[in-house]
Amino acid sequence: MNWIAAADGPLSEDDFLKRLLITGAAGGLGRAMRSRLAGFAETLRLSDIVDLGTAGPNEELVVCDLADADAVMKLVEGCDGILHLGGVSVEDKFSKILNANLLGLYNLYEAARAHGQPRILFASSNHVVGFYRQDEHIDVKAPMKPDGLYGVSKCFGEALARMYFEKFGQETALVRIGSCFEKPINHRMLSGWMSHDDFVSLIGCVFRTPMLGCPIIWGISDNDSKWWDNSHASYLGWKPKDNAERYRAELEASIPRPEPTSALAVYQGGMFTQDPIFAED
Ligand code: NAI
Ligand code: 15L
Repeated sequence: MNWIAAADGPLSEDDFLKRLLITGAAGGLGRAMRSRLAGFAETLRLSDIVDLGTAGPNEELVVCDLADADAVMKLVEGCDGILHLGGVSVEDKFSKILNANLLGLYNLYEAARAHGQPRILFASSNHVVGFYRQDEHIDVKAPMKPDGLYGVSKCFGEALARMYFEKFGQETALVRIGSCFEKPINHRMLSGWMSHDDFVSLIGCVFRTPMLGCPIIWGISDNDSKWWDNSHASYLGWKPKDNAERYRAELEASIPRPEPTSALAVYQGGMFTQDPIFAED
C-alpha cells in the first residue's frame, strides 16, 4: 500500500490505520483529501449529508446528518481515526450552525467515546481568532476572539475536544486552518494559506505521532508572512513545505490590493468580521 511521506519519510506498514472516517467528504477539502489519503488506511469511510458519488476500491460511503445521534453512533463504529471536516464552514443562520457544528460535534465525540476513542483531527478555523489585527502576532495562548457565530462554533468545538481529553483521554488535534485552497486567492491568504499537500503531511503527523494529546495547531504553510506561531507543536515533526509567497506576483497582477482600512486588510478573519447575524426564516 502506498502512503504519502509525512514528516521525514514514508510510513511503515505499522503506521497504517485500518479505517479512517472522513466527515464532510463531499466538501471542498473532503474532495481534495479523498484521493490524497487513499493509501492512508485500509479503508476510507467517507461521509456527508449529501451524495458522495461512487465508492472507490477501498472506500465505504455513508450519507448521514451529523445531527442524527443514532446515525453518527453507527458511522464511527469500527474506525480507528477520524478526520472531521463536516459541518457548516462559513457564517450562517444559528440554527444551521447549531445542528451541524455543535450538536453534530457532540454526537461525534459521544460516538468516539463509545467506540474505543479513535484519534480525531478536528478542522477548527482561523475564525476563532478573527478579530485579531493582521499586525498582531499570536500563539495558541492568545484568548479567542471569534469573528462570528461560525467562529464561536469552532471555539465550542475546541472546548468540547479539550473536555473529552481531560475527562476521558480522547486525543484530538485542533487544527485552526487558515485558508486551505489550491492557491491563495486574495492578499490576506498570503499569510493564512495552507496547501493541500501540507494539510496531507499534517494529517500524517497527527495520526502517526505516538502521543498526540490535544494540541492546537495553526494550519498554515511555510509562508514568508505569518501571524501565528506553531513552535509549541514541533514535537509532531510537521514541516510544511509550501509558501504562499510563490503566488504573490500572480495575485498582485490579477487583483487590486485591498484598501488599508478595509476588514480584509485589517483583521486576521478578514471579511468574516463584517458578517451580520443572519436572521432565521
Ligand atoms: P465545505 O463547506 O466545502 O464542506 C463541508 C461539508 O460538510 C459539506 O460537504 C457539507 O455537505 C457537510 N455538512 C454540512 N452540514 C452537515 C451535516 N449536518 N451533516 C453532515 N455533513 C454536513 O467546507 P471545506 O472548505 O471543505 O472545509 C472543511 C472543514 O474545514 C469545515 O469544517 C471548515 O469549517 C473547516 N475549515 C476549512 C477551511 C478552508 O480553508 N477550506 C478554513 C478553516 C476551517
Ligand atoms: C474558513 O473557516 C472557511 O471554512 C473557509 O471557507 C475560508 O473562508 C477560510 O476560513 C478563510 O478564512 O479563508
